[in-house]
Amino acid sequence: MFTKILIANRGEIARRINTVARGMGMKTVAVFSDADADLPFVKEADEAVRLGPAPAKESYLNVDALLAAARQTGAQAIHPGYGFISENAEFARAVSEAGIVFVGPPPEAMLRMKDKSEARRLVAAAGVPIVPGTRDVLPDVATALAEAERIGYPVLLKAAGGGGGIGMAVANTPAELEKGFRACVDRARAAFSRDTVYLEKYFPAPRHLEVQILGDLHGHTVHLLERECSIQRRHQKVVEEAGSPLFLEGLNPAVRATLFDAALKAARAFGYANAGTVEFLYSEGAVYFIEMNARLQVEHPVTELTTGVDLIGWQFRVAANERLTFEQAAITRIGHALEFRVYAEDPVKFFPSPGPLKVFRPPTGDGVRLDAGYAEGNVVTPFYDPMIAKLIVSGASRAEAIARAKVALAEFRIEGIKHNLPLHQRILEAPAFVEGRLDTRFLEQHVGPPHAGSQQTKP
Ligand code: MV4
Repeated sequence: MFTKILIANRGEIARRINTVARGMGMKTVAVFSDADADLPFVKEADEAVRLGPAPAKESYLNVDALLAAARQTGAQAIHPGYGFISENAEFARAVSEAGIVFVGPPPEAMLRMKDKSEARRLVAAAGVPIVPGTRDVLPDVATALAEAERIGYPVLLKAAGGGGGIGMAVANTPAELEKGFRACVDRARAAFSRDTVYLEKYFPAPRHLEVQILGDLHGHTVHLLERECSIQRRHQKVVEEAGSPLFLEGLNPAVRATLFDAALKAARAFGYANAGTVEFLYSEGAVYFIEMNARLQVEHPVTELTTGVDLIGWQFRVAANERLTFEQAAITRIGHALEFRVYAEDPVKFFPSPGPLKVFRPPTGDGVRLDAGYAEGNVVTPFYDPMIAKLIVSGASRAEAIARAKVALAEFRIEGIKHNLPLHQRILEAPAFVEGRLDTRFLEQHVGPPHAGSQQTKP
């Protein structure tokens, strides 16, 4: 195992990686921007290196500064966390060329899943069900119109260089498609390295299911069951759970078996190793691959808590060339876990709401875990993602987890910034949530705007 590692991230995930690494006997190096110098993740590491000014481009995305910090401290491996440089194949290559281990998938696997249209072809050839759509990217609008007739409206334009919902456009008619095509290509050109787009059949209200993958460098790949991630707003997840209510009490066994089989086939087709996630849409009894993410996901704790597998620990072991020591048959779910993402945001406008955390008192109790990037007295700055913490609640059953979550959310005290704890409370009260009837429209359909009188922050 490594004796010293560098954590190329910030906030709650940097703290988690630090805790796991120290627990495995490794020394840790944190890196930080000027905006983060006072945060817990900097103080808790064995060493800390300043990267640069607050903007991510000059700090957490600064490849040269990250490599210099690793060299200077003698770190043998770099854990990228999620976001920032975590899915950057060029960074992974540069790390390995510097004689340092990238704690993540092989760069070749990252490159195979980067172009979403190429990824569709690759997994389809391996027998994975994909959303009906175009085999190739679209050379012109005439091809788009012809393909849409074949697929049937409504269709969804997606940017091949996108992912995570960026650069999509729905078309209900040929006229909308003509208009959307140019806009989508232009947006893709501005946002990504490639301006290519492709078409899929559009599902108006699918469930979003994902499967956790873990593979070693010796050809052993397992999945760690599914997560349900349908509750989101503007492509930002809000609540995630393991497992999906779709499969509780042995429901839909054939769909579940197809989902896991498809996830393993996709991971193997990409030549995947380390921790990754295969994303699917579920609609009317069928699952469809949409993309694979080459990183540890924000919501990985719900999988850890319900399978007993330490994902970050295994990321380090796999990166150090160790073999997985368990078989697929050993993976069964124990209990249920919910994750609530706590955002520093305006509850009405859903804009980030930075400011000082005058009061920050997380709940405690059986099955309650809080992964926070901040402590009371810290300041939430506008430079990074507004997620300040993850409240993760587990129980023997989904009902027990929900009951514990209600108590935990009622106890949680945050003052000084606007936040979304009241939104989480309303989600837990929605009959559709309690009954597990979830899809990507859940929030708009079942959870109204905040009460006129609900006060989010105290003066
Ligand atoms: C879709 C879709 C409907 N039909 N594809 C958004 C995130 C990206 N990974 C894929 N996304 C979607 N792709 C087809 N053919 C609806 C979504 C989608 C969505 C997916 C997962 C979680 C939340 C979502 C919210 C809105 C739309």
